[in-house]
Amino acid sequence: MQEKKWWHDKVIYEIYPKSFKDDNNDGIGDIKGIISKLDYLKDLGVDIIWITPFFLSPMVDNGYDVEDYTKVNPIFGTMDDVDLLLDELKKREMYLMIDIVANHTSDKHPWFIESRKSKDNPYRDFYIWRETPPYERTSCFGDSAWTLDPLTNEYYYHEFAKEQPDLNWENPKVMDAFSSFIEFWLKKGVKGIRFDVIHFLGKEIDKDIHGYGPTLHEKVKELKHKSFGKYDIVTVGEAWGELQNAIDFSSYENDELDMVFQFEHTSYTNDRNKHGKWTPRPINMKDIRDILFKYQRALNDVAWNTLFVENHDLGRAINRFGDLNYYRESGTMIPTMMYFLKGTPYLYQGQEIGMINIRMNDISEYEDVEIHGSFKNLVLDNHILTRHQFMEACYQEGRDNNRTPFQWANKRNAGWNRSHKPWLKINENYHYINAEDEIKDPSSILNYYKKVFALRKDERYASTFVYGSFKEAYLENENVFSFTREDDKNLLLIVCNMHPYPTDIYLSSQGEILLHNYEEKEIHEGNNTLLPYESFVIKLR
Ligand code: TEU
Ligand code: CA
Repeated sequence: MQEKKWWHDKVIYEIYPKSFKDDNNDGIGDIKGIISKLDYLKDLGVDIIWITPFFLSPMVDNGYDVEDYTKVNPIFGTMDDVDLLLDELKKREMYLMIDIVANHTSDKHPWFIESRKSKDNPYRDFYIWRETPPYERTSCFGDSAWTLDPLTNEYYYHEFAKEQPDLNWENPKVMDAFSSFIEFWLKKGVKGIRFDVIHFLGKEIDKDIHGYGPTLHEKVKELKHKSFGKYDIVTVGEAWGELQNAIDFSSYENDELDMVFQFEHTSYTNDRNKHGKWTPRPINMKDIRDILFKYQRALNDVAWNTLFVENHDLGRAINRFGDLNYYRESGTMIPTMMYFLKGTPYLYQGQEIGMINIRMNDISEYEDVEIHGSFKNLVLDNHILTRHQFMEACYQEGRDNNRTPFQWANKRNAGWNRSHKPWLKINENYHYINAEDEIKDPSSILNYYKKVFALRKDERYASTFVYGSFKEAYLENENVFSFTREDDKNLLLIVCNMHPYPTDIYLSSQGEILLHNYEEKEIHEGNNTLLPYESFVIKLR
């Protein structure tokens, strides 16, 4: 059984700083822009903000290529801005979670600049160098994972872009350096850490082992012991893998991380494709139900779950799990389905106002290093996909879908800045999908999200939603996503029609409606025909 933690009842909101709000009108989002929107976030029901890396970086991968882990990237602002952000968060009883990228650095990091100078350089074995590649491997971003460096005529390894050389976690100096980076930020009052691709720390290159190598968990335990384990903070690891991996990382018994992001429900069809997400296939909502219920059952009193449908690497949830023909209905079904399950709700910027994927006209309109690398590999170099096929995959799965500037208002540049051309195209639908208009519209997706988090925190039901037991309901009806949450105070039933067509469910008792995305429609004891994406929460006891 888990001991109670301060963050168990908190809602976490992910911010991609480059896209959130451009305060100084230079076309790039910034920390002052985040500070200007803290009241908006507090009003939404957000407790912790996770900001993706804002450290010094050449921005090849928008901050996931770190040049200095203890310096703030001047394009986002200054350390004074971060200190002000921490103060402003504290005033609102909100907290900051940072994003630690431990698998690799930027090729502009001083360590790599030293490492590549000579084979006997003291920093040489901070990275992974070989005379010749032991095998061929394509990086996550489409080029070879081995790049020849002319200075010493050896190859270095990189899981991602060639500008992101992988660190050698067999070298104890790397562990010590990251322990000090982490303490630097925790001493400033940071209360959470998201660990980027934490599963890659166990790689054993010469055995062609990349994620989940035999030394992974001892390394994570050591890093915890040497740094974040000394602080009462919340930790979450990005860990692409299976259910058992989630348990290995976040079980109360193993005591490594508090929780992990698994991507089975967002990416299961891609994992079965030869070219991953670049040959996307439609998902089946019954599969999604089975996957999410599998994690609920398996982690129930073993480990703490994450509840998310979007992040800065995925496409928008309404495009993936909903239906643009039932935009509001499916846009309100999604948070009802996700955020009353057991675990910590994670919300990605723009999800709460129903932002959706952007259809670019040409590959040149995309910015993402993963899109351009994969386009070069699959279209230009190897003619595996046509340009049209690739553009369609980008519309469905491209990371830039979730990186277009946040749509604040039906104003110039969507109210994101005053006038400067944004670094990435704004979705033209900001005229009718924007925070300002939705705040004023009682039936908006934004106001529905506020109700979801307000209900989850309502003192009459909070203990049930946070700690209550989970149990599937109406499993025989493959069109509904339904479950109960129960403790000695309440028996709460959540029902979602996952489809755009009606389906029937039988309610054995009347119950009290706590939330309903078709407010005018009656729900009663006996048979109920659910309308497209109709979703509700009902108190049965
Ligand atoms: O993502 C790791 C990762 O595997 C995803 O980028 C995945 O390759 C794909 O994009 C999912 O659709 C993390 C960060 O979240 C990502 O933004 C970084 O680009 C990457 O690591 C390298 O740091
Ligand atoms: Ca700016």
